[in-house]
Amino acid sequence: MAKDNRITLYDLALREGQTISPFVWATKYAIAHKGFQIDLVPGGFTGIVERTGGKTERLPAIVDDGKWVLDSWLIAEYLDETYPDRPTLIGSKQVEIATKFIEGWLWGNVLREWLPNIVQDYRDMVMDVDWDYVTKTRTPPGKTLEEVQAGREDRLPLIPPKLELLRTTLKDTPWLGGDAPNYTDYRALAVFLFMSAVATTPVLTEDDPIRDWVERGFDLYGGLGRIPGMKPLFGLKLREGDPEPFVKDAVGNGLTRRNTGPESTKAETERFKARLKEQASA
Ligand SMILES: N[C@@H](CCC(=O)N[C@@H](CS)C(=O)NCC(=O)O)C(=O)O
Repeated sequence: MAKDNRITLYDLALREGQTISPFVWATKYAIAHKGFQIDLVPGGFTGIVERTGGKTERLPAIVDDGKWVLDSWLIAEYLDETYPDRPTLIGSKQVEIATKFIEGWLWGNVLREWLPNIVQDYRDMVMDVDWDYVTKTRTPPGKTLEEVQAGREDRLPLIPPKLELLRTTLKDTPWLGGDAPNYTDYRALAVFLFMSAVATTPVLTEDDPIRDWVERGFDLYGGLGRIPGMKPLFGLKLREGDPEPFVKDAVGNGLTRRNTGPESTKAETERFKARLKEQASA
């Protein structure tokens, strides 16, 4: 049992103190969700092995009353297994699969696109002692980090439309976990927390419908996501010719609209009929 209701978490943070790692972010939320206080061990990229007494090269790591647990996913499973009477993080194979699917989609389609646009910011914000290591390990062959990030004002406006699936999903539910947040929310929120930790320019527009869920997520557990060093995510300025950042007044489709009889499909059927007529006369 966590002593004094506290769990120790090894942080991976930037110079100003904000957590950078999405995995550490998800773990912070997981510990808070279980109702524990976090004893944060500060630190950056240099000296992880020394800080953790040789236990790990990667973070997060937690220590629960002397027991070390590594890896953000395994930590969430450990917390559910060890504390079944406290609010559940994952709880079923279905939630596990859906969480991994949503996270994989978000990382592959959105975070991967954002990364080249913040990679110099990321390096510029690390602790002095980490500068050389992060520069060398994050620089791709043949280009400097400055060259990778240059021209981002042309690329950033192309990324918000890629979040449409998450926006549509969150239209019908306050949280990905349903009425209350669960580990699915935390894994997805971790992407936005990471971006807010590193991006020196907003990456989403002020009026993005996803903002409501993001802001409520950052506010959870006494404002867990509102720590010093976090930058505004919303405020991306669009220019002439940039794509619409999100679908306004989306009509929905067969997945999202309920068929409650012919009245509910009347408008679509009228459109189908008009098309059939056009084709017949063509
Ligand atoms: N599967 C691990 C991944 C952990 C991981 O890769 N952590 C990164 C930060 S995002 C790290 O510790 N990096 C240290 C380094 O780059 O030297 C988890 O979920 O905990």
